Amino acid sequence: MLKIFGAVGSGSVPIEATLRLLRIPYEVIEAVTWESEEARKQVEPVNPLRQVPALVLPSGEIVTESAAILIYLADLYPQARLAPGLNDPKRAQYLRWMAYVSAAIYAFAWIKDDPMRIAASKEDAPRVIDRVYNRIADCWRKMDEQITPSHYVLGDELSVLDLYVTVISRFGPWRTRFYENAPKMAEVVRRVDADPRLKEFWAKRFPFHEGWERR
Ligand SMILES: N[C@@H](CCC(=O)N[C@@H](CS)C(=O)NCC(=O)O)C(=O)O
Repeated sequence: MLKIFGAVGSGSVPIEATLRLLRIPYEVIEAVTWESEEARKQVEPVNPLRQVPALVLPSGEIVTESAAILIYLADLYPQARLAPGLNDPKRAQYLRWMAYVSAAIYAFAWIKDDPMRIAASKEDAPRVIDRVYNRIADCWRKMDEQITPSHYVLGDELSVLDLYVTVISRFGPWRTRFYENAPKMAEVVRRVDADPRLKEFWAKRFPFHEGWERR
């Protein structure tokens, strides 16, 4: 069985959602890495960067990096049509935006999870977070300006890119700001939030508590 090191409300959630849609059984090893040294130590043997998500294949091979895991799973089960195939004209833009969400946006989690990793002092930390949030909001805006979504980011079929954008846009600077900066993708993520196939899954793995969009 596949094992995934992950946590509620983390970057493992789009991967878990993908596995749900693929109906592939998996086990989650819960590790809230941004909250405790113990959790980071638990993840270290599978990911020396001490971050979730990390996927352990039945062979024991380890795959880290959320975008790589999503691309890998979608390619492994092409019949599920969760990504444009190798010869699909949408393939290049799909890969481009998968890498963009990972590198330009999600990578900032390392700073957000502990601003003291780069802040000059405790007093400096809120300023660091502010600037990171501004940069993330700007990256979402620039992505939104360059795409022409239909029901989903790449067209009429849901892809792992939609699951990725939906979950990463729930992180700081939170959804309200995302909706303002990325009005086209706002419609897409609301559609994915409301996907009936994922209703119970979201409630368990990324609950929509009161005021979650503004947190
Ligand atoms: N580039 C990584 C980023 C993973 C990441 O930032 N994970 C966060 C949780 S959402 C984490 O484990 N943070 C703990 C830490 O960095 O100490 C990926 O795409 O998988």
